[in-house]
Amino acid sequence: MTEAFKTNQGHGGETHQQAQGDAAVLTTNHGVPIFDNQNSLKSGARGPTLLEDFVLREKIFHFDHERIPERIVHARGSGAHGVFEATDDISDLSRAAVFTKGAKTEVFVRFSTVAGGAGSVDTPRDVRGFAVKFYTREGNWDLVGNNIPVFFIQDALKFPDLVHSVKMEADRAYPQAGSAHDTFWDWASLMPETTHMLMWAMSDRTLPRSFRMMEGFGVHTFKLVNAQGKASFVKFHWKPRLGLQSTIWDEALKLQAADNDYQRRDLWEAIDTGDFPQWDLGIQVFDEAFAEAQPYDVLDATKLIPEDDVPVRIIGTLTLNRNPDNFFAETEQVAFLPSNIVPGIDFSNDPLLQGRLFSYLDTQNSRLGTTNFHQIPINAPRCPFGNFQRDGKMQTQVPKGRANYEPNSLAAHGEEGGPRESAERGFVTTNAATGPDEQGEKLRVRAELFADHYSQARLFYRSQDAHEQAHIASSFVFELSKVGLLDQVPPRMVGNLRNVDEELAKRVADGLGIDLPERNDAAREPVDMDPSDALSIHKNMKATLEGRAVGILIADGSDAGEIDALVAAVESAKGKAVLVAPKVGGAKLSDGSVRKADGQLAGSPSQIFDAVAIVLGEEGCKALLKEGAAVQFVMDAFGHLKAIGASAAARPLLDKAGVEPDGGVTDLGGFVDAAKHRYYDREPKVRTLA
Ligand code: HDE
Repeated sequence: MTEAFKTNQGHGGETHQQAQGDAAVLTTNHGVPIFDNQNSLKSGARGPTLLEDFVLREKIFHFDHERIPERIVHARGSGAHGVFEATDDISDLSRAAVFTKGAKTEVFVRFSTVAGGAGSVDTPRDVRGFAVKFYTREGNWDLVGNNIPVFFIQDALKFPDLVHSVKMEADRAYPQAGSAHDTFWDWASLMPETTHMLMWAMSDRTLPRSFRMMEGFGVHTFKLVNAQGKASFVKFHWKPRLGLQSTIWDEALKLQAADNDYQRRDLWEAIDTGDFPQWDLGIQVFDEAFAEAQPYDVLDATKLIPEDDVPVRIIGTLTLNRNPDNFFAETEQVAFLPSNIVPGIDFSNDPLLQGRLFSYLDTQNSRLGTTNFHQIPINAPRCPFGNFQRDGKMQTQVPKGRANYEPNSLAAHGEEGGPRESAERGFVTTNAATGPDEQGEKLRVRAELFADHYSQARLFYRSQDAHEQAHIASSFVFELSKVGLLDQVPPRMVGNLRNVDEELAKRVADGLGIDLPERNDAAREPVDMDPSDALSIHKNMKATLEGRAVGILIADGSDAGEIDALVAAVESAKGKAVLVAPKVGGAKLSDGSVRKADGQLAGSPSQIFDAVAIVLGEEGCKALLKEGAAVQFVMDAFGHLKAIGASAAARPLLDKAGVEPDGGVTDLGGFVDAAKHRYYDREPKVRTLA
């Protein structure tokens, strides 16, 4: 066999050397240079492959083990590197180095969905994880939060039940990544403590437009501890600089078909183009006297603290400025641990948090296969660290000497004695007496106020505007309509909702076509709380094109001047202009020039844009009237409450798509301002909501 014959395999005629350029020499994992990476070692050209082929065996062996168990929850995620800068002096509250005004701390952040597997879609109705690892100079602090400030359950003991019920059903292994099925609603309707979280889950909070446009919350009450050891209670908030923005349900459903990676791609591309996402870190600080005066328990993770009662104070900024170099090494192997805490911050007795302190450490061992997972670069502290823990699978450190125990007197003999505890620098657990953390008998009970399951669910519902309330009612109808156990589950759920709001319960019962059931007994009668604007998405959106994408539909005959003016206007408003044409190669414009498209019409439906403009001449419009994808493009933009700008000649396409005039339907001149909003008032024209 000639040399050329061997090396040409698999390169379409290009030689191996040409394809490789000046690359480094390929070796085995043990450093042996490899002569041929195309052909296994055989006994004769057509004979059996030899066991002796260590190159083949090593390559296949390693490949066979490339996958590790995915996270039991939050399996699908996207990560990014960044920096946190402390912008306010809170040394009176916390001694943590990460909060020293002006300090910059490297971070790694991972956003995730909860229920779906690692390969599932990005846009199901689901809670989003918002986990931040701060590599502080006093060790790693992990703030492992969600995009919703409360949780489904109050006690860690219920977590396996929650997760089993929401994940795909045990026998049939579906549905993937969704709560709209029997077992979830069966369980949730039997657990009134879930009601507040269900209100959030059924709102558009679970349909974020982008990770960049959602809030994050630490959920639990934590403590801040100052240099004198004085503790205060704290809740952590992340506020997105781009404002809040969610999609609507029909749009989210269609996004699943248009782009499984919608949010992953959005994050990657924003960072890649230097459009760095930012959040402000806010704290709500309060003391024991405040905690005791509230009608809820601050240790109950199904409750929030209204921002109107304790305003959020901004103390720093998070900027994500670097994409991972390798998804597996970083985003997959990153291990977040709520138990990663630093001096100046402490846990509260929230029973959900206490359970998490165990779970995350434990799960890393089964996911990453070793107790040494902290040595993986993405998990390793960036400050010096060392102790007397030794050995274990995949040990990569090579500690010298005999000091693997403490106390020792090896130093007295001139040997290295190893590190020692530090009374000044070490983490000190705050005295439990500094909080309402009761200690005493061993009891399997919950504190009294945990029994109030409805007051804050009511607070949330009543803080929404009319459109948001309609979305919540319709989501309950949608989800419960997917439940096969129709006789028992929906009535039970609606019976719970009667404790939240009678009108909501009626709307859901009507939407399902069932009689209004009896109100379920409440373990504790709800109280009315003052509505809070901070709980509404619509009251916290920003009129801006920043971070948003505008789809501009063009075709043969479109006017070059109109296109250029529009692109310039969108870009000067900091938006992203994306040209869509029937052929990706481009459109032949009225001046004879060819304009290349960024996306082909069939693969770029309007749901991937925040607003659309239709820039057509008469000829192009006539052709597109016969294109289902073009009519659908406009129809969906209208149905998804987006601004639509159109050139005069494009009007027939708008008419065919059923577009009716409103503030969001403009000519090209008024489009950029219109595109900064969504048109929720339009919704009754396009769909009936519960
Ligand atoms: Fe988690 N959760 N969780 N969780 N969680 C995990 O840890 C768990 C809870 C959250 O991007 C797991 O490393 C228990 C609340 C995020 O890697 C696991 C309880 C909040 C992530 C686990 C909770 C979260 C996880 C799976 C109830 C919001 C993804 C893999 C006591 C404050 C982190 C892993 C990432 C992941 C357990 C409740 C957020 C199994 C037992 C409340 C963002 O350890």
